[in-house]
Amino acid sequence: MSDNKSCPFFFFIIIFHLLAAQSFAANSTNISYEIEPFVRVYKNGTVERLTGTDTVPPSLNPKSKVLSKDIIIEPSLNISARLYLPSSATARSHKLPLLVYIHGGAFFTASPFTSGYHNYLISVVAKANVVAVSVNYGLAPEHPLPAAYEDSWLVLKWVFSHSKEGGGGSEAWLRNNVDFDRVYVSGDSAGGNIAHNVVARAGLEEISGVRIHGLFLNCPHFWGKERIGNEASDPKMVAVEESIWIHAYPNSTGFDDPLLNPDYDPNLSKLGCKKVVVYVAENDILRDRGLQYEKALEKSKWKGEVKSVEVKGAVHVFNLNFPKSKDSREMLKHFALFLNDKKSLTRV
Ligand SMILES: *[C@@H]1O[C@H](CO)[C@@H](O)[C@H](O)[C@H]1NC(C)=O
Ligand SMILES: *[C@@H]1O[C@H](CO)[C@@H](O)[C@H](O)[C@H]1NC(C)=O
Ligand SMILES: *[C@@H]1O[C@H](CO)[C@@H](O)[C@H](O)[C@H]1NC(C)=O
Ligand SMILES: *[C@@H]1O[C@H](CO)[C@@H](O)[C@H](O)[C@H]1NC(C)=O
Ligand SMILES: *[C@@H]1O[C@H](CO)[C@@H](O)[C@H](O)[C@H]1NC(C)=O
Ligand SMILES: CC(=O)N[C@H]1CO[C@H](CO)[C@@H](O)[C@@H]1O
Repeated sequence: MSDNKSCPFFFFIIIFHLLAAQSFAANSTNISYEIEPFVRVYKNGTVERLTGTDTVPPSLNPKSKVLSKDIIIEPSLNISARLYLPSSATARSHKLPLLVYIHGGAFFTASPFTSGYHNYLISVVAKANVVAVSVNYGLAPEHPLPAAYEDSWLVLKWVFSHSKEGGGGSEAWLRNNVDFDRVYVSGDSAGGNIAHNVVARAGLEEISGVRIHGLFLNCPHFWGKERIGNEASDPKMVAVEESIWIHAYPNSTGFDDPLLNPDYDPNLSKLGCKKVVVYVAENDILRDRGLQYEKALEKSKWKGEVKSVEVKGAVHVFNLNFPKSKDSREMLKHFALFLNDKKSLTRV
C-alpha cells in the first residue's frame, strides 16, 4: 500500500544509525545544540527541524480506499489527530478494532502528517481492517516532556469518551465503527516510549471506559544509566541517545527515570493491557532495551502475555524505511493479526 519512493525522513535516520554522524553537537557559536538528523536549536530560540517536515494532506487513498481526515481534539493545546477509516467501514456498520498510533522522531520531529507515517498508517488500516487515530502530540523543545505523555493521554481519554461508558464523544467515525473492547496502542521509537507510558498510566488511573487490549512496540526508545548488551560498543550513539533525553526532558530524573527506563518503574506490573509485542532490530542501538523491556515485564507480576521479536540484520524502524522488504511485509502481517487478536506469535 505504501508508495515506492524512499521517504527522506526515515532514510536520514537510517543513514545516521548506520554511520553514526561525526558530531551531534554543532560548532557554530550561534547554535545551542543539534541532534542529527532531527533538530537544530539556535541560541536565539529558533528551532529548525532537519527531517520529518514533508507532510501530506488527508485523502481517500485510491488503491486501498482507506479514508483519512484531520481533526482538532483540544484547541487550547493545539492537539490534533489524523483519523483513518478502512473501506469496509463505509460499506457495513460492524464494529472494528481501533489502533491508536504514536509516531516517532526522537520527541523532536515528525507528525501524523509526515508522508512516511501517513503511508504506513494506510498500509496498517488496509491490511488489518481497523480504524486508526494517529496522534499529533506537542514536540520538544517548544513542548518539553512530559508534554507528549500528557497530550497522548488526553487523546486516549478523548478516544474512550466515545465508548458506551465514556458517553459524550461526538466523532462519528469512532461512535459508529469502533469496538471499544478491542483498542490497541502502538508506536515506533520515541512513539513506542510514549505508547508504553500511556498504557502504563491507563493501568494506574481507572478512567471509566478505558480498556486497552494490546500494545505493539516497534524499536521503542527506552534507555538507562548503565550500559547493557551491545550498547557500549557504540559510544557515539550512546551520546546521541543521552542528548535526546537531556534536551527533550530537561526536568527528568535522569536516564533511569521510569519514563525512560521501565526497569525502575515500581508500577510496571499494573501495565494497562493484556498483551504486548515488542519488535527490535538487530542493528539498532535500542535493541537491547527492547529485549530488556520484555524481561522487565516478565519479572514484574504483570498478568499479561509479552513477546519480543528480533529481526536479524535489520536497522532501526526498518519497516518504515523499507516498507516493501520481506521483513517489513512479515511484520505488517504480524501486526494485522495482533490487531485482530489472532494467534500471531508463530514467527520468532
Ligand atoms: C550569528 O548571529 C549573529 C547575530 O545575530 C549574526 O550576525 C551572524 O550572521 C550569525 N552567524 C551565523 C553563522 O548564522
Ligand atoms: C536566529 O539565529 C539564526 C541563525 O543565526 C537566524 O537564521 C535566525 O534568523 C535568527 N532568528 C531570530 C528570530 O533572530
Ligand atoms: C498547531 O499544530 C499545527 C499542526 O501540527 C501546526 O502546524 C501549528 O503551527 C500549530 N499552531 C500553534 C499555534 O502552535
Ligand atoms: C522544570 O521545572 C521547573 C519547576 O517546576 C519549572 O519552572 C520549569 O519550567 C521546568 N522546565 C521545563 C523545561 O519544563
Ligand atoms: C506508582 O503508582 C502510584 C499510584 O498507584 C503513584 O502514586 C506513583 O507515583 C507511581 N510511581 C511511579 C514511579 O510512576
Ligand atoms: C572543528 C570542531 O571543533 N569540531 C568539533 C565539533 O563538535 C564536535 C562535538 O562536540 C566535536 O567532536 C568536534 O571536534
